[in-house]
Amino acid sequence: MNIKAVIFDLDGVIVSTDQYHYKAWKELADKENIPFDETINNRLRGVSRMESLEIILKNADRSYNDKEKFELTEYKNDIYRKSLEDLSKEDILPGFWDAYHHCRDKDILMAVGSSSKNTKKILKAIDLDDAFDAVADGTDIENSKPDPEVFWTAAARLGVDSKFCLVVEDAVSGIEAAKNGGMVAVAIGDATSSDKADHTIKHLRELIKLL
Ligand code: B16
Ligand code: MG
Repeated sequence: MNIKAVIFDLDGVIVSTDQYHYKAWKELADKENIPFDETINNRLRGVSRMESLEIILKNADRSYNDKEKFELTEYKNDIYRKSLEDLSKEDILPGFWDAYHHCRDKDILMAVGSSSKNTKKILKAIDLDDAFDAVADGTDIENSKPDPEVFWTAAARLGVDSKFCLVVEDAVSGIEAAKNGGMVAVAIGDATSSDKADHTIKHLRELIKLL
């Protein structure tokens, strides 16, 4: 493969804050008496905050207006951001540094492509705020995964054509976004259930074999 850039998804690939998302959404759902469990939570991976809320509200027994929806996303985000205070570089997932150093050795550029509007806060908390050649996140885009916008933004910032980019994703919606964007898609974790990925890996270190 002639790969010139690797675009890492953040949550679920570099660091795992999915349990923090789950706890915050669960608190909101309980407050509103809406059924919510880990299975529904899995559908929120890679999905924007407002779209996540819309998925949760499908199980509500009343409708919510735009003001209420905005307030609910703020409520959830406040809880989520408080839990990020415990995050440190010890939380970087195993194998990340092996993949990172391998890319540097081979002059492969690296970016983050995340749906999260908290990306910069998370990267700072885990000491990776200066580690990448580009970052594209939820604050840069109008359309979230499976739309390829976040990955195209990352590729444009790197100055690399999509067909030379490889995306690592833990979300099915993220694999679809990478393929919709004409990139090589590597699935890890929950995304390994997708039949659209070009490769599946169990551990980030396995990325080395693909580069
Ligand atoms: P925020 P990723 C995604 O991050 C999460 O997987 C998803 O659960 C979350 O709803 C989304 O970010 C938005 O996050 O509320 O912080 O803007 O996997 O794309 O790095
Ligand atoms: Mg993710």
